[in-house]
Amino acid sequence: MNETKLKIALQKSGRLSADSINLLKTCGIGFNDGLGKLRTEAENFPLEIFFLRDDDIPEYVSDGVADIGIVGENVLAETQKNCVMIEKLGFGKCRLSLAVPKSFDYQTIANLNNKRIATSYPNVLSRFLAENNIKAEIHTISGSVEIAPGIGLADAVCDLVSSGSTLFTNGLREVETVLISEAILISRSNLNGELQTILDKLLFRLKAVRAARQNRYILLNAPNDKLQEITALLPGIKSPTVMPLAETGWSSIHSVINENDFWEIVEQLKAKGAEGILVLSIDQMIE
Ligand code: PRT
Ligand code: ZN
Repeated sequence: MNETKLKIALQKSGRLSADSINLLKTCGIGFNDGLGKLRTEAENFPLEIFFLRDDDIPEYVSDGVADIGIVGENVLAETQKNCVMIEKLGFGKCRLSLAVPKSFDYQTIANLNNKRIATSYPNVLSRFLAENNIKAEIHTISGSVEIAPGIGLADAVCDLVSSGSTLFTNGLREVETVLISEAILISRSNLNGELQTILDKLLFRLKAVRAARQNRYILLNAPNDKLQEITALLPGIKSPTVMPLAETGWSSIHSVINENDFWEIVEQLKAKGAEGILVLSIDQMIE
């Protein structure tokens, strides 16, 4: 009997590929992602993996060729396919922005009226311009959008930005954010019961991995007369674990802290007399 498998579409080669593959592997799903593979099956989870161009993923998912997929929010927004966003994945972060040459006297978005804007995102851009009552000419090009003003093809561009260095080296200035994006897990809307059960199992693991990435395990030694003050800084999952050290008057404290608060808390812990602070990354965290 054929086992039911959930079909997932990942980007074949590009900015989201390595992180997408790593995410599944950190979820304990083993598979061969050798070069040039178009399709593979997971060894220890009912999952079939397709490697595709990112732009095609929403269509494959909405058509039911794949059940779920990982793409940038920018791609889903542009292709306007009938897919559901299930989960933000925390990588592939970027923004779709409007940018103009440094010589462009840009004051407000109204300055884009009657201008030519080059982009690979005509649908997202035309919605944004309509919402802002701007009438501009959209020139759709598929790559190297940033060179369009320099060669006289456009007055402005609408392109993805992460560090901003591409815009900078092309003499462009970012003036409006059209869309904020990161990699997301998408699904078709009508998964049957069996596939939904597999997806729920995958989501359970994804959430454990995401929670773990946002937290650190911390161990430290504290003088007993400072225990109360130190444990107050460390909420932990329920509360911190406190164990006596072999040396009298000292305890070992174990806890979990959020990576955003990490440095600030470590400084406060040291100020309160904590010693031997160890910080470990967590693989999975199930609350
Ligand atoms: O071959 P395929 O069609 O699958 O890949 P692709 O070439 O269309 O996409 P790819 O691999 O470049 O990007 C995949 C996804 O990564 C995008 O859809 C975004 O969701 C996300 N992402 C995150 C980015 C960037 N950051 C990014 N910086 N995609 C593209 N860029 C480009 C941008 O277009 C510009 O040319 O990088 C340049 C700007 O980078 P900075 O750092 O100089 O600002
Ligand atoms: Zn693409």
